[in-house]
Amino acid sequence: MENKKAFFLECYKHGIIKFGKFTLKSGIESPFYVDLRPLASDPKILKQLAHHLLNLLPDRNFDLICGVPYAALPMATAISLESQIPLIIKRKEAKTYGTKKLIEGVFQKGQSCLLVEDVITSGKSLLETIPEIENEGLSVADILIVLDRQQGGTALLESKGFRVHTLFTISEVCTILREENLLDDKQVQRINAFLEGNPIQFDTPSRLSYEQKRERQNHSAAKKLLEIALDKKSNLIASADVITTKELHELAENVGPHIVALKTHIDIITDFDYDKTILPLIDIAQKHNFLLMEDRKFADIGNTQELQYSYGIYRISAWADLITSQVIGGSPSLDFFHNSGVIAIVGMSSKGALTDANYREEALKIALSHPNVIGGVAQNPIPEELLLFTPGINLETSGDGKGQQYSTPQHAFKNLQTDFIIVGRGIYKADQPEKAALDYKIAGWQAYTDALKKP
Ligand code: 5BU
Repeated sequence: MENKKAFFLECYKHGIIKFGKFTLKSGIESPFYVDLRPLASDPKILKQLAHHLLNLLPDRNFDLICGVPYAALPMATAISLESQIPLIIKRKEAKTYGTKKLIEGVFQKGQSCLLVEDVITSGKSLLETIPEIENEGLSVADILIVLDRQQGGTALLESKGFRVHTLFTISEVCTILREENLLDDKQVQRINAFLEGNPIQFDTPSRLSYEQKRERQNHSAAKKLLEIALDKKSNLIASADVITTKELHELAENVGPHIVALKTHIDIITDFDYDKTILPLIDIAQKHNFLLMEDRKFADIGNTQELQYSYGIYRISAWADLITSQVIGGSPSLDFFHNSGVIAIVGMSSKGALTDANYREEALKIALSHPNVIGGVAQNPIPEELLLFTPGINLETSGDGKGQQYSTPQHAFKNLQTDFIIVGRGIYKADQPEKAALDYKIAGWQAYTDALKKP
């Protein structure tokens, strides 16, 4: 099974299954779409596929092999090469000239033919193809199928006496993709409803509320953050990009009542002293009930990150409830962040950031599977298991001339389904940071409640 699962995941990388809303040839709307043709363009995969399909057969006692055109043609060819069973080719339509032959290749009446099909749905097209082969005097008893969409096809063929050998079923595939966090529970439910013949709800569901997210989170830092959000009716994180201890404390005091967390870049504090900078900051955080988030963006091997997290003058592990980390060092590099909830950098807000779709996909795999990770920073929606933190929020401007790109709280909640907005200069550079924090808090909460109402 593990072998088969690994093989499926390799195939999946070729984009053979898409999830969403698709209208099938029959007019039916389906929550998934399968196209196995790309597999033929990867010789290694095609060879392995032939091997896996052949292994489904109890024996190889066939005189001929034939693929249903077109998708299964290269598959049948690969199986023929692997098994030495001679190939015949069935045309889609009979030639209108010359021999008018429907089957090409060398064969004799009375021979047995193994049929290969890529995807089986209702089984009707196979039931049309089989007589065309039988009309040439060949017998068909066994059919190899790569993927069964489980819409009655296999049962129909078996009821007619054919032996159907299937490599994957759509349910099996869903289980694999769910295990790998490549599908979420909602998508699996929708697919199951479709397979059971129930009407499917395609409407984009409204986002999860903070209450629902709090129930689903296991990490104490995530739970705490969501509790504060509900308590204060705020999803605002103020970024304290100031350079002295005094400014840091003043800002924390001023904006403290309105925020869920204060984000620091502790290494820009010029007069940093653990006792004078951090200890009072912890008191202010407790007084106003907000968390401390150190935006350290770790980006090293696990051992170095462990040292950077717990040692040196900043001793981040002693006070940061939340930390940000790149995931470029791979999953084990996050293992040592025991005292803080990790926010993985999945995508950055700056112009030209290298966090492209491929990077984000890989980063999300790590984020979803690592127990220390509670969420991510991204400029795109991310799976609802993770909390989304969105920097680059400003109500006044769209950029800072240094590569930063801004959007509004409404945009972040509506289009990205964010959970927390991060505001730096919009607050600490404002004439009245406290008032600015209140404005962003109100705008952020309004955007969240609006997003909840969205059908
Ligand atoms: P601003 O003044 O609101 O632009 O500050 C944004 C803060 O968020 C700043 O501390 C950045 O380091 C931080 N940030 C960001 O802007 N974009 C990102 O993608 C990440 C962090 Br990750």
